[in-house]
Amino acid sequence: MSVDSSPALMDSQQQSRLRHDWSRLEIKALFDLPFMDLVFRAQSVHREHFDPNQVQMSTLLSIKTGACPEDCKYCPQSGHYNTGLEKEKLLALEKILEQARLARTNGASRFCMGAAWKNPSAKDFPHVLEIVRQVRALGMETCMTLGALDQDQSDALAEAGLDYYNHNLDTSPEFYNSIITTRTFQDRLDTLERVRRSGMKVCAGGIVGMGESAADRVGLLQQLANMPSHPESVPINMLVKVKGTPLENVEDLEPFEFVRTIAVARILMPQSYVRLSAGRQSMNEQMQALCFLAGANSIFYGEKLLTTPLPEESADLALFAKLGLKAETLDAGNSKQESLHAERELENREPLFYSADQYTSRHAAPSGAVN
Ligand code: SAM
Ligand code: DTB
Ligand code: SF4
Repeated sequence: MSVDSSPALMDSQQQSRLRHDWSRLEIKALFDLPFMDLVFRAQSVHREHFDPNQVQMSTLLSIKTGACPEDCKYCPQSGHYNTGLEKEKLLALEKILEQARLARTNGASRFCMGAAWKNPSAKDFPHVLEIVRQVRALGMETCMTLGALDQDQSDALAEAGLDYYNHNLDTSPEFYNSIITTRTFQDRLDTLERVRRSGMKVCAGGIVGMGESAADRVGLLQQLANMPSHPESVPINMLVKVKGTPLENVEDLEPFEFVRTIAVARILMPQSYVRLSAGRQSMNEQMQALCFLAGANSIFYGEKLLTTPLPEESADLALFAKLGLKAETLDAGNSKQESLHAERELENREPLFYSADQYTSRHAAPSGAVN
């Protein structure tokens, strides 16, 4: 299986076409491209859809910390491991608003709130809805990650004005059970489907550097790219190794393999924001710049991710200045998203834009190939 290494060999319609039928062999062939060809191709795709000098900035806040009943081996907040983390109950509305205002002042366009829950309880849910309404009223985009949702909860969040729901697939279906035993990969897909049905934008990605194989990284990206609609936001997290978690001593992922993962995500999901997510604190400026070159165009910015530190804000601003990068404003981001939405609608209606036949014949996997 080979994949054209030159974007010049693809016409622009071919490059723009959104595909949902990627085979694992095709994705592996992208990963296996010479590094320069892969990054060049990813950057070319990126430039078709985005301003390469703009990066979307989100700020995260943990609104309920620790004592989570799930056993995710990477997570400092799981109640199954002793990481010395200070637990916190669901934060009061005013405290959350204070942090959201600060994030807005510092230039973040989206405020993301995370809770260490398996799923939100009926008792907490009205408070959660009120948080969404009030943060939204500050003029920021809102995102939440609260664990599994039933359809009513998902609909209520959408109704309250939640823009994005984050729910990561984390890794390949095959590796999933080695990392989490308290839920299934299918549970995650089910919640994502409910979120889509409610009309919210989807933020879904994964974590690399957990000791998974290269094939698992292919499998994760295949799952994301072959969803009926690509997630609007795709966070690629590098594992933050936290003492006390079962993955604290796992071997480091080779840094270029991380950049390749970003590049392949960009090529598979050309119109999605690909987020250089957790792990930036352990990356130098050059590594982060390579990730932007490979098509990452979103970061978490602020003091902390959920419980672990981010690079100093001043360091991020200094890097942006050195690279000539600008924080995307909400207006620019929204008009981009609206035009993408219109493009997607057109694509759905206009058969000329998509020919699965052409693709299956051109990139057909050999019989017996894993798909
Ligand atoms: N409990 C909810 C859930 O798991 O869906 C929401 C919060 S959870 C902390 C959000 C995401 O953070 C996880 O899906 C995982 O991808 C990411 N994450 C957690 N711990 C991490 C770590 N140590 N390194 C990198 N990413 C991590
Ligand atoms: C995502 O994909 N990564 C963020 C956010 N979505 C919720 C969380 C990263 C957490 C890293 C470990 C911590 O700070 O607790
Ligand atoms: Fe809980 Fe989410 Fe952490 Fe898993 S990742 S232990 S569900 S907070």
